[in-house]
Amino acid sequence: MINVKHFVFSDYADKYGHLVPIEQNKDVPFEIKRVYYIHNVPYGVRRGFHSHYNLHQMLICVNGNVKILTKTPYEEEVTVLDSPEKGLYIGPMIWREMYEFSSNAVLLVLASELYSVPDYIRDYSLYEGEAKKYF
Ligand code: T46
Repeated sequence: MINVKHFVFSDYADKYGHLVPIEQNKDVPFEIKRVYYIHNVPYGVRRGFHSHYNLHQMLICVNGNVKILTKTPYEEEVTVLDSPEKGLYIGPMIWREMYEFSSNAVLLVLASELYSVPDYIRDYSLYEGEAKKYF
């Protein structure tokens, strides 16, 4: 869907284990200014419920699995992140919700900007209006 893209990273595996390298502007389509990770999410919790005006992010479930709903006023899809090789790129003006975290899930996020509260749209009806102008 628009502003959402699925990535598969190179996984270098040998008898010593696996290594997945990620470089800005090469493996992800932006410069990485911030990294955070979500873990130990209690059973049944759903997070997110917002969009961003300008942020570009890459979501990678480096352990366990999680579902990600991405949505605009016109389309939506659900992505299962269940491998450290899989990345979900989410660009500007996409509503997202993360749910069904496995108990061991660690969701790593690479972000194009520093944390900015004004960049969030947390009210869905405000989001719908802004997204209809944007798309
Ligand atoms: C997103 C999804 C995938 C900070 O202080 N700095 C940060 O960089 C971030 C991301 C969060 N926080 C604080 C703000 C809140 O007090 O951490 C707390 C939890 O944040 P939030 O409720 O926004 O978490 P999620 O899981 O709903 O959303 C997060 C990101 O905020 C968001 O950008 O796209 O993960």
